Amino acid sequence: MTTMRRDGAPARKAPIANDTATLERPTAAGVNAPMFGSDVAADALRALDVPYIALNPGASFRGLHDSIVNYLGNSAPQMLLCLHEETAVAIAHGYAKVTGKPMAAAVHSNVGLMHATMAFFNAWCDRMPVVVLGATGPVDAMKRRPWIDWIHTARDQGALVRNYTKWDDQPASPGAVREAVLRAGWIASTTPKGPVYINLDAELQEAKIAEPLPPVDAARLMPQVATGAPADLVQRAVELLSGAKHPLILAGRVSRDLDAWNGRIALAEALGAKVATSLHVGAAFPTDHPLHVGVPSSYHSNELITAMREADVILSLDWVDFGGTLKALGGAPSATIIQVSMDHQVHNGWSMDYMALPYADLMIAADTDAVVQALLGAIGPKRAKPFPVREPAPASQPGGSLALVHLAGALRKAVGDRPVSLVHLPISWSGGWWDFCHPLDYLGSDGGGGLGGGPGISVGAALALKGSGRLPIAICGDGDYLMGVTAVWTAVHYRIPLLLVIANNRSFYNDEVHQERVARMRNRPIENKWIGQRISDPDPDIAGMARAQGARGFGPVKEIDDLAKVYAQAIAAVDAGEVAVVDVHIEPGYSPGVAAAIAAQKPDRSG
Ligand SMILES: Cc1ncc(C[n+]2csc(CCOP(=O)(O)OP(=O)(O)O)c2C)c(N)n1
Ligand SMILES: [Mg+2]
Repeated sequence: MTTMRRDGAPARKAPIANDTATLERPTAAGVNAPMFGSDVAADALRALDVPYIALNPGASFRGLHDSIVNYLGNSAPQMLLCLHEETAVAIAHGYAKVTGKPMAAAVHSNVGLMHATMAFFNAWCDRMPVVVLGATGPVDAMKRRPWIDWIHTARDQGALVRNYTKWDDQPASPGAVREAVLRAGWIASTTPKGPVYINLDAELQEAKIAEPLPPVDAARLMPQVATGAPADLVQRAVELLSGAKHPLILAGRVSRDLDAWNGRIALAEALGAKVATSLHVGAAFPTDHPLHVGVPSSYHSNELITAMREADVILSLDWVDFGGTLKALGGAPSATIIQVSMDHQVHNGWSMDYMALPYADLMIAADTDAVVQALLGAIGPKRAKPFPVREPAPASQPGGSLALVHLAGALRKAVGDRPVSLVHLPISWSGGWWDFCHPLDYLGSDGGGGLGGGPGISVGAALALKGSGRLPIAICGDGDYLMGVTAVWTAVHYRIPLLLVIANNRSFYNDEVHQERVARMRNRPIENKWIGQRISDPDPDIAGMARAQGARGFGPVKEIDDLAKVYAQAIAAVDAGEVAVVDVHIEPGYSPGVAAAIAAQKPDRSG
């Protein structure tokens, strides 16, 4: 008989096997040489050095599935079973947010790919590398089984995702499969990074290969691409920045590398430059540094606008929506603009995620980390002037009923000084609640604003952080959690410790803000804003959904004073290798700052 714990989850009898690699070991199949087309694809995947392939199965890639299990021995890459294809790609996205490297995902022909599309889009907008393998029923109609192979064969499946992938292919021979997989890994990993898709013909996967392919040295087919800056442009930037009285750095898309992080600090200090960061992307500069402008935000804070007004030279390190940010000045910027970005290389005619066209007096089309290193090399790491120590912001814990600010404050207290990675944050988060002092302290948003990405991205990030000593914490809205909730099962199944805290306002509240705005503009009753938005009656059992998938479920917590105890239990569970979900009932309503920022976005489409 299984004993039950007080939180309702069955107690585990044995200690948790914490090593993902020991799970789902196949019986040795004794296959040592590639025999089928899909064995060639599997070999090429291994050459990419992707540790995992997240997937939901399908007959269209049963050949590849067999090759990974029985030819590769379900190792390098190891399969991670997901309950939805969107989760599979989101996990790969989250993994890349930590490592900067792709892992693989596999999705069934057309229908699986259709499920996965939003996660492709999130990874695309986030410029994160992901290698997705898909499949089609036999391209040769003579080889198709009746009915099922016909509905699961579509011409040009890549068209479903072509507008938000860097590249796609449908190779037609084993040699072309190998080349396509290597090219996919190479293109995905080359800055600007992004998702890629390869569609494998079922017939080609399952056909015997006539003879083994000649061996190749994969590294020679995936050369390093120089993304440094031309010396003359670096020199021009050095002159501009050294001559500036009020330089400002907008630190946007940068890597998670600690040396690069330290380089940005050294550069800012050498120049005496102020630095702004954004919640759209991972931590780029210590938010408690005296040179940091205000707090990181997804909107244009007053401090940022003031800093841009005062600046005489602005250095953008691939700042997301640089053009739109400059527009907040209300006219052409008076500062000289240096834009460091390679993003234009992936702009296309379908997705407007390239955003407003920014001013650029000096354009450096190079990798942001490399340019900072080059600038630092030329300027030297000396301090221009001493920096006063910034007083820590007082922990503001306003009274009233439990709100997001209390959820955040109590969590910050519960984790203390231990290293933590915030792997996901809800829309209404305020950057002043939690300082980021290491590149892995915060990993950025979902990229494409696709709701439901949060849980999967968080599981992928937690997978990459496993064994790092960092506590992965995801804070998700209830709407986001409910859309992507089955990612919890994959985390539990593969022993990926993660703390998920649900900011549960029982609503798609962001859109209540919008309905209120529309009602005000039209002079209609704002008290109707909740209709078609509230997730209540019944309240979904958030913790119960976690327990039903083998995770520890806590809550709903409804009192501020109960948070500390519940967090302590949940953190202890994660430390013991489990997945913990804490349901926190917060007041519907955004902090005045966030609500005002949403409402103040221009143009407001009122005319
Ligand atoms: C796939 C998708 N569907 C719908 C939306 C529109 N949308 C943006 S925010 C939001 C509400 C989010 O709800 P929740 O995660 O609970 O956060 P809250 O706004 O309540 O803080 C919705 C529906 C979206 N961005 N993505
Ligand atoms: Mg909500």
